[in-house]
Amino acid sequence: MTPEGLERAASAIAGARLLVVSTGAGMSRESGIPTFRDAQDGLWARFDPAELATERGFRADPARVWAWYEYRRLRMAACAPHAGHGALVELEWNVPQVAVITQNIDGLHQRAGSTEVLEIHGSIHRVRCLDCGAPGERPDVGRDDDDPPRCARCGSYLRPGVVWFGEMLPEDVVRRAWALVERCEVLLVVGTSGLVWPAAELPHLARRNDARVIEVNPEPSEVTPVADIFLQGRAGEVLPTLVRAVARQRGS
Ligand code: BV8
Ligand code: ZN
Repeated sequence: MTPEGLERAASAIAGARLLVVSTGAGMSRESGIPTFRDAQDGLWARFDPAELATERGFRADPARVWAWYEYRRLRMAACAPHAGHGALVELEWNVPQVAVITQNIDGLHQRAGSTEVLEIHGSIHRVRCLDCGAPGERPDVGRDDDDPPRCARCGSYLRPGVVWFGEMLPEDVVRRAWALVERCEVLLVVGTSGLVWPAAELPHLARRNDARVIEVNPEPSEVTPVADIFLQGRAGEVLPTLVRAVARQRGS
């Protein structure tokens, strides 16, 4: 990350009325949650997320997919937001409106204290019925039955409240998210490879609406070609440095 890149990014954010932050799995990496690019750790190394994170995969083997999500959920619950999450909360003191649009399902932005979070791929902390869609109650851990719990209303399996590959994103969340990006002055993109659509559309949408696009990533991604400013580095290091520079520019 170059000093002039940092100052240019801080100046754009300091002058923004609406800052939208779009985050991917890299935002949670320093909290101890592996990204999709990372080789799936240990237990799940031999399975492919794109196969498990699908309705077909769930219907083919509900117990296996349920166990994969329970393993990930308990691991995420044991993790904590890092300094980068805290920096995004601090930005709310210096920018009139900060909205976080996240592809992550771990809930770390909310736990850090961000006040406007749009989960475009859902949340691992919610469950709903596979067939009637009714929101479900997750039974406490330690059930002896490997099969997923059942819907109280129709008896079908409950499934994780996430968006699987091949599924539409939640319509209301998408409408709000895309409207925010269309009217923001700055889009800050943190920790995403920019490979999964339609989330990958966001930086292009921002550019088409004359917003400045700033990317934070330790390495170039599919987003980098459309970014005005590329701050190379990890979220936990770059974001606190960026927030300090914004505060300096705002004289606070
Ligand atoms: C849909 C929830 C269709 C579940 C997830 C061919 C071409 C284009 C598109 C497609 C295609 N074939 C299929 C599609 C569509 C598909 C898609 O985009 N596939 C990709 C793989 C090609 N998309 C879908 O299926 C979407 N739905 O299209 O519906 C439709 C249309 C009409 C009618 C009906 C249906 C649904 C996509 C959502 C899937 N659900 N998650 C779960 O988590 O189990 S996606 C999941 O993977 C994440 O949510 C996230 O979105 C994605 C992983 O991407 P990233 O977050 O970017 O993470 P990644 O590991 O890739 O990168 C990490 C980055 O962090 C790296 O750049 C790394 O350098 C960086 N990093 C590392 N450390 C740090 C860091 N950055 C900062 N700090 C660090 N310390
Ligand atoms: Zn049901």
